Amino acid sequence: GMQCEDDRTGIGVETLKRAFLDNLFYVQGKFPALATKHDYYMALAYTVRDRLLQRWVNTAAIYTQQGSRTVAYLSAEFLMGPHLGNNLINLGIYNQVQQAMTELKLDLKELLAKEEEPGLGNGGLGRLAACYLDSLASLEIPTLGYGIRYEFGIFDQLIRNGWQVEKTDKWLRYGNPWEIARPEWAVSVKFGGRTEAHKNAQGRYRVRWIPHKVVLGIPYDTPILGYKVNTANTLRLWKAEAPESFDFEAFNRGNYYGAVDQKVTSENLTKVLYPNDETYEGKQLRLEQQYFFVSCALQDMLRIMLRQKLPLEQFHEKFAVQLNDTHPAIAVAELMRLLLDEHDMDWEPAWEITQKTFGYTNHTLLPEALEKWSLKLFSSLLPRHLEIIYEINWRFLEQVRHKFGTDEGRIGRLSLIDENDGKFVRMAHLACVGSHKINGVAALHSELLQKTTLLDFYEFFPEKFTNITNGVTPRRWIVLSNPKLTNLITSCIGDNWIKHLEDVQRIETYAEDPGFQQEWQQIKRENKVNVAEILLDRTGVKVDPDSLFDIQVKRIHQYKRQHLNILHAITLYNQIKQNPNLDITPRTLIFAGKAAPGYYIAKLIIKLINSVAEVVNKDPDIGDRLKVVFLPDYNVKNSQPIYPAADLSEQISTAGKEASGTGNMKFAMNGALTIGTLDGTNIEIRNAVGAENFFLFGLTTEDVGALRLTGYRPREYYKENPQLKQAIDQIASGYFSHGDRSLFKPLVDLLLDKDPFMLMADYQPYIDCQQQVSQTYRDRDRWLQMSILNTARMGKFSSDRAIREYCQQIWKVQPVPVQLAA
Ligand code: 26R
Repeated sequence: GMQCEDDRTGIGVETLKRAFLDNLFYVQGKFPALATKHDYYMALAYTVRDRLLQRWVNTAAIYTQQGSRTVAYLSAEFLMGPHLGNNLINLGIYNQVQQAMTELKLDLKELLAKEEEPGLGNGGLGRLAACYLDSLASLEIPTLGYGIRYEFGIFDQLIRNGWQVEKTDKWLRYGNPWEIARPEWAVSVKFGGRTEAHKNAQGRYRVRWIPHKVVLGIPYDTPILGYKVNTANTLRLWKAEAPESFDFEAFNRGNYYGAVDQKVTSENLTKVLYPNDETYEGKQLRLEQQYFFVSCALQDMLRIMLRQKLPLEQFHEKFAVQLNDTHPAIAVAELMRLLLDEHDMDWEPAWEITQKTFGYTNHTLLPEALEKWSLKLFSSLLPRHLEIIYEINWRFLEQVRHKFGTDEGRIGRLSLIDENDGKFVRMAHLACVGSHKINGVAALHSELLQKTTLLDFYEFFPEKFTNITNGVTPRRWIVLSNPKLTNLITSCIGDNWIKHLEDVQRIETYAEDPGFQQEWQQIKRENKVNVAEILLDRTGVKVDPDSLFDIQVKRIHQYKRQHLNILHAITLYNQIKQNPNLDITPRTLIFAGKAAPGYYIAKLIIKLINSVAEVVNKDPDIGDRLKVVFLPDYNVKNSQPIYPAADLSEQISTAGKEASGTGNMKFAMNGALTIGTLDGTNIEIRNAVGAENFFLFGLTTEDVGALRLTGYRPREYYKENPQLKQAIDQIASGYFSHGDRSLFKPLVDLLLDKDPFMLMADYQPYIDCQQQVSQTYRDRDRWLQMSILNTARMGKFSSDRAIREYCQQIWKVQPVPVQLAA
């Protein structure tokens, strides 16, 4: 019979076409003959947004009605990636939309490519937050993600003459169809000034904060739809504005520029994401950003409680607040301030509520990444919070004395104030004391936290500590990125695995089936051809899709050891040069990743990769046996085709340094084999896929510690290993730098004299292991079987599993299913 679908909610092909053309007309103000590709992208985005809004409004209504317990995920970074493709997958309308576009003579792929991704994060931590929002919505958990609406996200990377050049990321230039501003929920945030005492109605002492300036926080909401459910949660990002757009007094005095000054300074607060990853800088603006979004978030939660007429004593029952590293740790002091000063609560109940509210996730052990703020800066910006922190510290250290007696060494190590070399507030200590649960992000990482970085805290409150191994969402990282593999898996076992990744294990029975292997290989090859085209387009380098695709994509950092990988490239090059007829397994080495703009050695590593590539790729003796390529501007969008095209995943950090890694999971899920150290989640991936399906090499964390203690002499390895010596000597002699001996000298000196990440010690084991990889790749059936088993056994590494663990162990929160109103 006739059925008429609503243009804003229907998902039939005809309805989608009609809605799309309607949005092109009424939102973009265009008709097809004048429309650009970008107009078409926007029309499609609004068509999808209408369908999201239906679910979003229903979700909000149900959460409000039921007063649901809610997770608040506080993160300075959310690296969401493009929304359109993901929303099509989660709505379950990818195929219908593709057909609708085809019938309108448009190519969905081209429209998807038009989206500017919101690059509001640096790397692992920001992308983890995005995967967790996807899983929280898919598991129907009421959630608010709180963060900063940076006007400029992570810079765009250009490569000029082999060097990284940074370009500002103007992601909002053409408008953002996925967000809705909510100025009606703006809040005020105070900075600086002084405090004074006064008495409340009961005659008790209270503190008033008289700030030096006030900034307005405006929330911008983005709906986060779960996979094939009606739950659409909210990502609420805050933009800073001046309280009034003009200082009218100054304006009336004829000082127009002075009047806009204040506006400009306030809006600077959320202008730009700090592009540092794992290296802390004590910059005032960064502390301002952190306090700004945390205060906005907590005030927003209090508003929600008051609207739902919940007493503030129930704050921890209404909200489970997670601190994504220490970036939002000031929340501990801010919630105390709000409860004490603004809501007249007494210290003891306020402190109990605060501790029950927060959980703290640590994401790194690197000492240079631990945040501490000088008392000078802290007291000038947040005078009231410093008073509160002193009080928390005083009470905490009393408890320490009670448990351990006067052990001044221990007290100094536990104190929230670092007094060793100048005075600082230690944010990790504030987070530990103010939270009821503290977790690391992989089994090894959590163990090392307890044994090293947070040992004293572990001894004081062991019951707070737990591990939750990271995961990634199979929706973006398999279904959206690798549609061909998705179809093959689904044709064998149905599509339940997309929600329950443990189920993908069922493809194991096909691991040795020649027909299945054949299709598996064919899909990998097509994905490699796709990346070969991208590489040709972006770098001009032609690569052989039949060569082994050996890929390392991640932030450039010494501990991740991209330079160890390049030493292998040079070694292969030298082997071919010495024996031009050498029958080696042809390889394509692909690198991508950004370096922090101020991280000199990381930028030099990028230059080295490009310099080696230049020599290797144009050498006729080498031919198709070896290619080295650096793909510029690694981000979520550019990464999506990469994982499905990998044969080999490089996870080669110095043992004990990579907290978890998440790229390692994305590769293995897509059938890449891993060459890796016993670091982070590599250990758990190896346990899951089987040692025989993983290429392990290198020092263990224990070895690293022992070698340091006995005196590490990197130059000895160089002297005693002719292959290693040749590679290093070539770098030093200008072989890859047109004779320039000074260019790479800082890197070479660092490796031979200090080698803080022990490349010299791990070099030969790495080369030997790579030789094993090359041998194995020649046994096609064996490789395919290993590849299939890797995908089949990655169930544990879905972010759904991780989020279930957070819900049970930390948040104590239940699903709230959403039905669409008829
Ligand atoms: C303070 C500051 C400059 C800063 C330090 C550290 C800024 C950003 C970071 C990033 C850190 C916290 C990070 O991204 N860590 C990564 O977290 C991932 C998700 O848990 C892990 O997979 C990865 O191993 C870890 O490096």
